[in-house]
Amino acid sequence: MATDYEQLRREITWERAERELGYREGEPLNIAEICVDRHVEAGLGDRLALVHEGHGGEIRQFTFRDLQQLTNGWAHFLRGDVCIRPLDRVCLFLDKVPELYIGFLGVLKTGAVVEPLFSAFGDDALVARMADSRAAAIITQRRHLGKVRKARERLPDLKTIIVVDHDEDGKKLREGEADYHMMDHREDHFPVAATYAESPSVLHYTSGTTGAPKGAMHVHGSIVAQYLTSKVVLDIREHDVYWCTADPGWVTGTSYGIIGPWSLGATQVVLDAGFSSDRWYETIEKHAVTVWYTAPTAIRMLMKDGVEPVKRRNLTSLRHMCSVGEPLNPEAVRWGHEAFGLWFHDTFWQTETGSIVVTNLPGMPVKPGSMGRPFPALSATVVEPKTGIPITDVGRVGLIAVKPPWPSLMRTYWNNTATFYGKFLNGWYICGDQASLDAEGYFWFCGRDDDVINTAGHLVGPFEIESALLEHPAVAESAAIGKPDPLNMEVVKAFVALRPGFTASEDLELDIMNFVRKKLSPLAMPQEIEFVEKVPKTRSGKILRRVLKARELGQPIGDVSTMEDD
Ligand code: 6R9
Repeated sequence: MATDYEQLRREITWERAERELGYREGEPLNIAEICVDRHVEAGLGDRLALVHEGHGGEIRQFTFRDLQQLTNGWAHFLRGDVCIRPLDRVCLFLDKVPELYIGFLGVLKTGAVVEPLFSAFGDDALVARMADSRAAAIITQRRHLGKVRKARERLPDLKTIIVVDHDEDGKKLREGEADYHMMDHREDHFPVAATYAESPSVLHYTSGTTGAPKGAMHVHGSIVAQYLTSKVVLDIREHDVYWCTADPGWVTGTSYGIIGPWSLGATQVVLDAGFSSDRWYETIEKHAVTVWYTAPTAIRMLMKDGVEPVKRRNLTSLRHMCSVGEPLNPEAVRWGHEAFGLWFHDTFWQTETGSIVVTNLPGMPVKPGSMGRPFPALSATVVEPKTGIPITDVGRVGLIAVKPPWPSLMRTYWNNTATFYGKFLNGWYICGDQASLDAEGYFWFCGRDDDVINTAGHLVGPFEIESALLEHPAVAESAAIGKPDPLNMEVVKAFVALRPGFTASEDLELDIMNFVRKKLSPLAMPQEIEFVEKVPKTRSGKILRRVLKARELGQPIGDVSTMEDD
């Protein structure tokens, strides 16, 4: 049944979401209380909340009551033993194990701020984020302990490292390190901290063009937006089995891999295993997944194996499919329809927006290649880059802009208010992406407006890579750009000028690549290094990444009047 978009804009409001959540302005509001305790109080304690499948296929299940007791035990430990106070930052540095999900919610119960970190980050990437936030504690597994210990030497504010798995390798813990086997501690009650809609909740770091990554600070009230978009866009209903393939180290894995779906009381599937198309189809079939949220890179990898592996499985449980993170190619949408008989619905948003802002809504015609229209409860458009005035011409490219406020917009960049205010122009929040609108108001994505690299749906800042490169003894100058790639959308390409005494070679290239992978992450590792005499810069010393990018793409280099002389 076709839905009238204009009618949805009248019906779907944040106020309605607040009513449905039983929230009244000025009353306490806590994400974990809504996602867990509320369901148990409503008599749904026995409902499955989490179905977790590990590498080897072992399955662990948790009801909402399990989540309640385990988050209570964890919150007691944090408050009583670790002396975590409201507003302290507590980092999660865990694989996609159940402790990550319980850990996230338990931290929120104490009133502290939870800071998720991707478990493949190297020690430099960890230090950059934890030093900026001055985190008080980090929770991790033994397999990551070496990295965390190394980072700790540079983190004077870090008081406690909490290790959540059993000691199998005989590694002894040191002073300032605590053992906490989450699964062994349950409590029926915990006095949840009196947090409010504007109380800080989640601190998510995102990559920027210059300087350290920026910490987007979110508040407990963001749940209003994550709840409503999960319901209206992802179409999640009470009895759904929902699978979000994102890791909670990234915002999709928290907004829509924890908060949104559990605010609706849905069952979530988590697969903690590497990618394989057959394993993914098996997951959908085995757990009878009904709603699936994934990313274009994954869809392109599935496409490579064709429709035949899909047809071998019984995937009739699937009702709705969505995508996020990078542009969704029209071929991927058409292929999805051929393979699953359903459309992939594109969703556009950012760490900073906290929830989906532009999307193809369920039940409405999908235009393959378009991101869809603004989420009905908010206003989004494209604006002139200099003035922030909305563009009315069909097809003319401008910057994607969203009208503030809305419940999940970041409240600031931690330690970086000036950059936060720089994101607003003429009363609009500016996303930093370019798009155009068609005659029906559908958004067509063009590209990013800055140098941030989008590799497989993950943003990587050129500055962080360049800084890591410079620490290699052979590197004198460096620049990093995103190079178009058919599978990952972009991969990192680095340009390096060597110090005297070093000669370019394949071995050196490999050595530099690995150096970056260890310091930052596999995502940030350059897939290609070009050795150059010097890196193009402006007279004031700024790296001209756009010049390198244009050369790479064989495009006109543009205005180079500020470029340093050769
Ligand atoms: C949720 C998330 C945000 C950036 C964003 C844009 C790109 C996200 C997209 C998309 C085209 C889509 N992006 N969704 N580009 N079509 N549907 O990914 O957050 O990691 O902060 O990245 O990702 O460039 O500005 P985040």
